Amino acid sequence: MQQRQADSSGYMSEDTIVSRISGAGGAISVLRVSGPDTLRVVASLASNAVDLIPRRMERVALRGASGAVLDDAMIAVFKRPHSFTGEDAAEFFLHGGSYITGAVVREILRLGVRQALPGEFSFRAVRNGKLTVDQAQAIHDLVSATNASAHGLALERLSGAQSKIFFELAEVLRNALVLAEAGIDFSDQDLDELGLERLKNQVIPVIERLASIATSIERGRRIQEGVSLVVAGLPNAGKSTLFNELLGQERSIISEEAGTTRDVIREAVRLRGTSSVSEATFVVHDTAGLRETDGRIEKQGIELTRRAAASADMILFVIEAGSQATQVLAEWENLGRPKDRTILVLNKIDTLDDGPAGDSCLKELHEWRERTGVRDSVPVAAASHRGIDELTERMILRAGEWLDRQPCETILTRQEQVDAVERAVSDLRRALNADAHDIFAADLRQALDQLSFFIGSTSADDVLGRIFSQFCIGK
Ligand SMILES: Nc1nc2c(ncn2[C@@H]2O[C@H](COP(=O)(O)OP(=O)(O)O)[C@@H](O)[C@H]2O)c(=O)[nH]1
Ligand SMILES: [Mg+2]
Repeated sequence: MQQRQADSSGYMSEDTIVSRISGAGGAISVLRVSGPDTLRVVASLASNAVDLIPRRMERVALRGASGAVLDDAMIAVFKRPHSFTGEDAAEFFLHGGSYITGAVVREILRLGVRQALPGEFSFRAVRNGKLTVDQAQAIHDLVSATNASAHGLALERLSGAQSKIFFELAEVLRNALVLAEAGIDFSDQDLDELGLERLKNQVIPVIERLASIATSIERGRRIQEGVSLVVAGLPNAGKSTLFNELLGQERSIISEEAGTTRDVIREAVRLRGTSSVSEATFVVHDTAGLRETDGRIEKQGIELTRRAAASADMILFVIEAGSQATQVLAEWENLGRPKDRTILVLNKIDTLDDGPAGDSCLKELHEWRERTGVRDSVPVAAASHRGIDELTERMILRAGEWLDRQPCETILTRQEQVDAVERAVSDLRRALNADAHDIFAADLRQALDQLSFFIGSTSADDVLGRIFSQFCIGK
């Protein structure tokens, strides 16, 4: 069988493509066909399907070239531009199972359709103006969201609420562009509103706003991927025990032998609490215990711990109840005393003479807060899960500082978004240095092009249309 490959134009081609769009396994398997030949493919496979009403499910018998029935299936056809891709498209809902899916796909390929490239349906949706690039990526964020904040943010991106600010800023730029274009043609006339300095002043607040949006990626990453949390402390403090308790699984080896954990072990977990942001995703890192050592591998492990702690959003500094202060404080010093990012965890409080509820526990907590300057401290007995819920609550509360956001507050979650915003900012900064209207206009047009990532395309016609509709040139 001859399988068609994507031609050299790859994503830019306008042929008909097919791909499974549901995950493997399950009772139903969904295929999507998109492109100009779609209706021919449907007619060929489902000969009993006449007068299909678009966007309505119909039951059809799918037949191969030999006339044999492949499946008793459901189908929905979509006429352009009213489909996900903006092209003629069809979705086949087959009985699950790799044999049926494979047989129907082979049949579709035999009809001259090509296997879709990764993300090609979304690409076509963007090309046909059904989605912006940003919205296409939002679908990915939505699917990979692991917590309510990430889910809410991705939904806002998909609905366009996240890009509202970009439409507003682009509007300011387009208006300045219209005036600049007019300034090119009427530079011999002394028209006040076309003065270059005046136009530049309109651009300055746009630059400031974009630059501030670019910094939201820090929060966006924490929302989308999780708050990075490092469990650190001296050997045998109970870091691995605590790590496993947070994860709810035996992920890290626990041992009374000091120096057991030598690598940084990393695991994402969504934790629930009862505070304002009632859940948060954490990327938790278990680390090698901090101490002076001659062991080469252990030394490397400790170096990794320090690096992980340096870049962590949050640190759980685990101290064994009854520890000598000097050694603990020396390692706290070595970490660079990150007091604002740290929650102190006093572990093994079950071993205190007067028990976990006794005064010595409170006294010790107080002393460690004084010595380290850390404001948050939680007593736990990790091995028996005691205090873990309180600790989780505290962690989520702290994470809330990053995860809480106003509805529709623009937060970037991906580097591509930051790149687009930063390129726009640099185009606009260049525009501020322009010494002629046409150079200024060219820089603005480039900046608008960058913002099309969020708002779709701006064509030259668009600008021309505005010149004639908004600006009274004939005076
Ligand atoms: N009594 C008591 N022992 C604990 C507690 N948490 C951990 N341990 C013990 O302390 C030892 C070291 O624990 P581990 O988690 O491997 O410490 P790490 O070196 O900091 O990772 C093990 O024998 C644990 O069973 C606790 O809350 N109470
Ligand atoms: Mg350990």
